[in-house]
Amino acid sequence: MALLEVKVPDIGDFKEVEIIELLVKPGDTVKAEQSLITVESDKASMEIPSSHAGVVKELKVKVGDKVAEGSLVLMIEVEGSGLLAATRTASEAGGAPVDVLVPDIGDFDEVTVIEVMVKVGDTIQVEQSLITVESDKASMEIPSSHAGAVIEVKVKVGDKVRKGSLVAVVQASGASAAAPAAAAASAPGAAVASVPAPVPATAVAKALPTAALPAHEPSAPKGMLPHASPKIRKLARELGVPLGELNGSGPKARITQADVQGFVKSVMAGATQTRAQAAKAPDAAASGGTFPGLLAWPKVDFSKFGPVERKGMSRIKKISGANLHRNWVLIPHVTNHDDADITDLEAFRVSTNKENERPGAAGIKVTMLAFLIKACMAALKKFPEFNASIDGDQIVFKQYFHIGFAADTPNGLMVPVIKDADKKGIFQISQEMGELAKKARDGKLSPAEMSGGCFSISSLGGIGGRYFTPIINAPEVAILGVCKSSMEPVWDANLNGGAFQPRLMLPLSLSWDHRVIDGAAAARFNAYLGQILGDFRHVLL
Ligand code: CAO
Repeated sequence: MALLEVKVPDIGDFKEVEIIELLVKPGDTVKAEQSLITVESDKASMEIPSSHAGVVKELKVKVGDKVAEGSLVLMIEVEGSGLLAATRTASEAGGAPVDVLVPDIGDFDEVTVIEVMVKVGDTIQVEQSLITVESDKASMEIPSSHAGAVIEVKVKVGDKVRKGSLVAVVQASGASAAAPAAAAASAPGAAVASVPAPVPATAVAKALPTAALPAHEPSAPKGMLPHASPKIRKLARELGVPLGELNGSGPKARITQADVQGFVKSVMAGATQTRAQAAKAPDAAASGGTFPGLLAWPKVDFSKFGPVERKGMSRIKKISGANLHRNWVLIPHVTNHDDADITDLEAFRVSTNKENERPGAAGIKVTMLAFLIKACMAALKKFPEFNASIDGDQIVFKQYFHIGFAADTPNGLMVPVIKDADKKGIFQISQEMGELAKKARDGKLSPAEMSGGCFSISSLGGIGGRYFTPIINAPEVAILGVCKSSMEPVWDANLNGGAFQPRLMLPLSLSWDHRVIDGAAAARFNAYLGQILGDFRHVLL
């Protein structure tokens, strides 16, 4: 056992580079060639690998530190290991068009092309990686020695190449005259290979500058890097993508640019959650959630402005809040507002209830909501796209009619469901609604009594208001909001000379999912609903 120092090796023309990532911590067991830190200059990022296998005893650097050749990185306890020796050269072909060749890649006779990163027509910069090659010990990227347009790509995935193999032909751009000098000035950008060598008394890690990286197994164990090039890791860092959570689609499960982009798209679309997001999920639900690119929720010390009291959110509020938030964000909502003339219907409801109060009658109170459920039923039958759900790229049209209704409870919003409302009469619906609403208020609703809904109604009619924009209850595609009816003067052109008539008008607000329903259908749905509520005989037509 020996305690050795691992120092920053010769890193080419870079005097000082900044540490942007620590890849190991004290206690980690590292292999020879395993990357220890990532450093970045204004030109390139590179990884400093360990020259020894052993156990990290002490880290001597932190993120943000500036290091140069000879800076102490960490102390490692070794039993026996190898020292890395690195060589580098740059391809400096000149003229236009120019051949870009595989440069000296150290002791590797032949390496396999595992990725071709450019295609004919691409405009490339000096040092831009053209291909990735892999030996049994390391993978490395071969950068271009010239800026310009790619005229020909001379290799494909699976080809074997060696020093001097033709990679591509580049039509050098105006800047190409300076290319050889630029390439030479940034020699670390050229291909580099590393080989094990005997261990000296003091360990000095040799950098694999810019493009080269130690080989990593696809299923990188904890503490080791995922199988991806420095370029991809830099991209991932910039985008905040946790590479360890990606499955590489490249050769040997190597993570490609497309994998990183696909992951970002998937997270943005809500189809994938990072582990960090998943860990934060309960907080996000309680705080109104966070969105990439949006400002964080304001943190305010309210007590600075006056006395406050804090109460935990009820379980129902947390659950319904998270659902409402998802639905509001993911469903493209549109809300149509309309009015229905319920003068005659309300008169019928009141007289029915009076009859029902008589001795010997069933005593069931008929509610306006029960009529609304029945009217919606008829509209759902006429407009099946409102009785549907999205499932992937299919629309599921339901042939059953279960209607949910929002119930206000002391613990928060709940949505019990009246099953098979099309097979039930107004009395039965009124009675079931009363029972379910009581259960909801008493916190006794079973999950089965809240599931299977096709369409929901949210009635604020007993409370007040004119119109509102109800949030669709996913995976349903529409919801009807109802507010308080009021007596209004309605112009009646059929009267002698026309006149205003006092009519009881019910405000309706229909929110619908624009992915499934369009505006014309929504307007027709509301108009039909208005017709039925105006005269229930329309249901029979
Ligand atoms: N216009 C005018 N008056 C109305 C009305 C309307 N649209 N709807 C109901 N009313 C009247 C009723 O006739 C009743 O009056 P009477 O006692 O004189 O008969 C009174 O308002 C109370 O009705 P209610 O609200 O108790 O009963 P309901 O059947 O209309 O509704 C229920 C039941 C469970 C839906 C309701 O209690 C409830 O919880 N509503 C809130 C729903 C909600 O929170 N929605 C918002 C969701 S988004 O946050």
